[in-house]
Formats: sequence, structure tokens, C-alpha cells
Amino acid sequence: MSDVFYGSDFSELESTDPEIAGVLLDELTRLRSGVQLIASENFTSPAVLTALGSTLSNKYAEGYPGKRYYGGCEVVDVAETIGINRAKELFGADHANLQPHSGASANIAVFGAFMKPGDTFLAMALPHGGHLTHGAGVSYSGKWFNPVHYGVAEGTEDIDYDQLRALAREHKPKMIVAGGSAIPRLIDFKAIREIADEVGAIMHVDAAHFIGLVAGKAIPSPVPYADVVSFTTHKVLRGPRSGMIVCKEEHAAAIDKAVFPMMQGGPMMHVVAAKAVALKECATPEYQKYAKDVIVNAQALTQGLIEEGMRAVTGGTDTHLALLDLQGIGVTGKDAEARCGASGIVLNKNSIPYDPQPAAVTSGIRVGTPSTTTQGMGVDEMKSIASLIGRAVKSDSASEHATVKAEVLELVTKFPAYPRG
Ligand code: DSN
Repeated sequence: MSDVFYGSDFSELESTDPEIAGVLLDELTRLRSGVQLIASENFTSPAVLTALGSTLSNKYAEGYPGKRYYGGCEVVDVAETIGINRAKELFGADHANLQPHSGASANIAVFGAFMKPGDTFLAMALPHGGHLTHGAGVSYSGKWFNPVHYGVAEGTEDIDYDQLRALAREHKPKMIVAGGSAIPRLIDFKAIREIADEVGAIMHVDAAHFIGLVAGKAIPSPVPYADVVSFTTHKVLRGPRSGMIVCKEEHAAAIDKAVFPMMQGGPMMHVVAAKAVALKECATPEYQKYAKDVIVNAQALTQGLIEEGMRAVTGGTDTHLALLDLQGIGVTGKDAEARCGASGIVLNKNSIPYDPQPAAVTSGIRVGTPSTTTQGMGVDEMKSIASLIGRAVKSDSASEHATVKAEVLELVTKFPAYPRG
């Protein structure tokens, strides 16, 4: 058996390790057979996969271009320098660090650059759409630092800026963190900058979810306002699974020292090169159209789900993701995720603000359109997907799930994740 595996000689792997070759094929089949609606995932380009599968993986390059602790770095220096320049240009940033291994690693470095253990910071509460690394008790950020959490207002379900300001005045945090993993609306960066200035805090935006929309000029950028912006590179941005930081020049040395040597050792130069490739792709008119289409599709999908009887948290979305409250149709997020999974629709259960259910059950689901938009789907397909989700979620019949799954397969076959070679 053979298939297209970009950037590598797959026949070599098939002969030396058929078990792992089989896993690669199975995952490709899984991607091609379902609708992928995880808001934090996407399909990288063949060019990104080629850089990831390259011999740059072999190189130790502790340090930064021109200042390494190993010989033989003159070639990888070129990749990292190109990537840094592309990031600065794309985001209009003074400084960029491409070495964080992930979004969590990037955030550890930001914490290390600006705070000491025990220091107080303000961030969005996880159950209201924040992130584990923003002070959850199970994370280093909650164990080693003193988090104070703001949330969303009960009526609007949007960030409660009055609460944020009051908490900032009361606790005088070292840092204010904006961003999260389930925020469907745009964040008022100017308001947070003003609050940070009033209390003398560093403003850190964790833009992991929406930085791709910023790169595509589809939504406003946090870069002019924030001291530092951290993000992952594999969501809407459509790069390799990794992280990145951009910041003001005055923080450049602190950020670089915090990434290496404080928090990380050798950078993964194949991933750094893949990030550079993705950044070049993001600077194209095609990508800018993609970013806008992601939002149009998310809005169409959300509207379709509202018509299926689900309630959109905040009433809709300005971004690539939506949170749907299922209490009105009497299904938990856990059951909805499982029923969709049985129907070839991949999404995740998600707490909604003020959720009466525990995090392992939840009252909601989160959907996102980065992957389906990369596949070339549009508003008509979003309407079809909303109807398929409605049927899957509202039924506990295995035969109905099998019927929906067959229809899902018919739909996605017209929009292959990775065309067969
Ligand atoms: N786990 C990511 C998400 O799904 O949003 C955030 O880190």
C-alpha cells in the first residue's frame, strides 16, 4: 500500500517500520473520512510538511543566529533569520522569537521573562474561555504564581472589562494576560492596554487561537498594544505544531533569554524552518482571503446550529470558532461529542460560561472552521454540516449515526484534506 506523504520517502518507512507506516496511513484516512471541526487544528501545506520532514531535525543549535553554542550552524542560521524577519514583517513587530516548542512553552517563557514565582497576574478564567497556562491550578502557572481571574459578564457572555479593571486596581498584578481557547468575540486590546498602564502591569496577549486571523488581516492585531504576544503556529496560522513570541524591542533581550537558556535547550530547527515557510504563506493574498473565509464560514456554521436549536454563547462569533450551549436540546457536551464522533464529525465538548456541568461533561460544544476552510468548503457546506451535526447530536440511534457518517463521507470526499498522489 502506498500514499502521498509529503516531504518523505514513504516506501522507505513502509519497509523498515510497517507498524508506524500503518499509523500514518490510518491517520490520513481518518482526516479524509470526517469533518474536522476542532477549532485549534488545521491542515498544513505540503511545503510545511516537507520542512518538518527534513534533515534540519538533526542539528543542535542552542543559542540564536550568529551566537550559537555548536559549530555547523551556518545553514540553520539562515532559516531562523529568514523566519524572524518574516514574522517581524507580517505582524509589524519589533522582535520575534521562533524557538518556543509550543504555545505552553511560549507562555512559560513569557512568565519567566516578566515574573518571579509567587508574583500576581490577572488572566481569563479557564471555565470562561481562558487557558490552562493562564493560572489553572494543575498548571505551573497556577502552582508557582498567584493568578487572579477575570471572566465574562453573565448577560453578554463577553469579557467583563469593568471586573478586569476592578481586579487590576485591587491586586496590582505584574502582568495582565488576554486571550484564551474559547473566546468567540474580538478582544478590546486598547481597553486592556489602558488598564495595564493604569496599574503598571505588563500586557501579554496569548493570541494562539486568533493570530492566523490577524496574519490574514481579517481581525485587528494586538501587536501595537501588547508588550508581548505569544501564540501557537498550528491553528488558523496553518503552520507546524509549535509556538512563537513577538514583542516590543525593549523586551527583546528578556524574551530571548527566557526562551533559551531559561526554559528550553536546543531549538527544533526543522520546525523553525517550517514556521518560516508558513509565515511566507501567510503573507499572500490567497491566505488573506482564506482568513476572511474562515470567519464567514464560522458565522454560517453558527447560524445553522442556532437553527438546529442550539444557543450560541454571546449570540454568535467574530472569529473562527463558536461555543454552542446544548441545554435547550437536553444533550450534554460529552454526549454530543460522542454522537458526532460516531457520525464522522470531529469536535470537542466545551464548558460554557457559568456551566452547571463539570468540565468532564459540560453543557456545550466548540466548533471551528480552520480545517474545513482549508479544504475549500464554503457557506453551503457549512449549512450542510450544521444540519448533519443537528441530526447526530439529537439522536442516540447507532443507525442514524451510521447514516450521517455516510453523508459526511460523501461531503468530504469532494474536498479532500490531502489529495491522493
Ligand atoms: N488545546 C488548545 C485548544 O484546543 O484550544 C489550546 O491549547
